[in-house]
Amino acid sequence: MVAADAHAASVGRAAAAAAQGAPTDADSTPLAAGATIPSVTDAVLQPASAPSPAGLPADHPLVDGRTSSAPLVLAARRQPVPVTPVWFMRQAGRSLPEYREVRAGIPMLESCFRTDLVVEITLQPVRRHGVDAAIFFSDIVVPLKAVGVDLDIVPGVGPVVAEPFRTAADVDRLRDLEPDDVAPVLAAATALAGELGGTPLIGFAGAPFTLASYLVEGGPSRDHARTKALMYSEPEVWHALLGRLSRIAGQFLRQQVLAGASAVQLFDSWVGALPSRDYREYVLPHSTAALGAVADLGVPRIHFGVGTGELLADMRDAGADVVGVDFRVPLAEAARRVGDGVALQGNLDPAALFSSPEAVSARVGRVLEDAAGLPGHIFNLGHGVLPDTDPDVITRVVEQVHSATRR
Ligand code: 1CP
Repeated sequence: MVAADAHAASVGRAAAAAAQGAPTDADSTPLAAGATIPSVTDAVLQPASAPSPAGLPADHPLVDGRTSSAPLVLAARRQPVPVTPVWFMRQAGRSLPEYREVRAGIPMLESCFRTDLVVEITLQPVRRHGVDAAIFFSDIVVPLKAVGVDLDIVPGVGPVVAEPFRTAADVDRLRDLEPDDVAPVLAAATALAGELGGTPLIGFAGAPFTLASYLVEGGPSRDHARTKALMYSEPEVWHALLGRLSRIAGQFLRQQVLAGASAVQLFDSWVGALPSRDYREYVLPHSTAALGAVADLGVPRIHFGVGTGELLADMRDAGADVVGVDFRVPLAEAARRVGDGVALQGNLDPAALFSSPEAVSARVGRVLEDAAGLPGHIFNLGHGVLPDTDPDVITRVVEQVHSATRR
């Protein structure tokens, strides 16, 4: 067992003991904007090795210098970069033949809990494309599975929950995440931080709303009707559910960072289904709490959703350093909406990668033009890589972004 695992295990026991002795009312009370995960949790999660001023272990890549000058970290902090950093949501996955090969016959969720596979799959797109960050190979439902929710990732469908969550009693089925629950996952993060050298590892979690949509609907949904029904009809149950999900998401982010991730992304993929007023009332306090769980660690925090053009400023307010923009809003317009206190990530349409080489190149050029003059830009797609994408096209986009922006 490597040091970080031993530490994570001891932290897990301490957190469990502390949680038993000191219950909080965070489950039933919506957290105020700006609130963080309760301090008892923070207190027991401090790393064993000498903490840096930022609260990270001394051998963390951001502290020992391996990733502190990486273009992704600099751009997220709105500092000058030698080149615009580029990575792709869903860069690890079905677009790669080497991914399909190692995953053959192994169910998705099982692969997420196998340390060797997580390491290999996370590294594959870094080796192949030369991207500026690795996104941890996992899924937003992994921490839910880890706390005992009966769910599966069904091929061609997505996450499916055996018994949907719709009542106050259902909320009680969700317990806090402890590091021991995700030990093989955290071991992969530690191993990856070692393998990746100067390339940052991005840890991630599903945001409370998006996780709730799977739990309440029981699976993927187009209209989120049951989710909205619970939110509008039973706000107390809703806030209790999101309070618990924010603790699970925040804890999962925190553990990935302590294990070696140099940035985090909170995926609120489906929150674009809400108008701003509902976002602020029903979602913002909980996403703020999830991002707040890593605030003291000083890692860049990226906050992304699909169809969230109307919510960009709200998502910034949850505590993001970087706001992810989908392809519907040009970056210059997104910058106007969020102001200059945050960096932007995005926003090439993933479907554009199926166009002719000339058209792909023109679309990439347009994103870079839109981003010219922004204080911080991380090139990405406006949503995940589509499974049938030609991987060579992705590699060429990386080359174009780098050659066009080298300073
Ligand atoms: O068999 C397979 O290959 C399953 C496909 C797959 C993969 C490769 C799923 C099922 N999840 C993943 C990995 C994954 N999921 C990653 C790591 C890979 C990478 O990004 O390189 C990440 C970041 C996610 C996050 C995720 N899962 C999100 C948020 C990002 C997004 O795309 O908006 C969401 C919404 C999920 C749920 C999910 N898991 C899988 C699918 C097909 C879905 C979406 C289902 C739906 O439409 O609701």
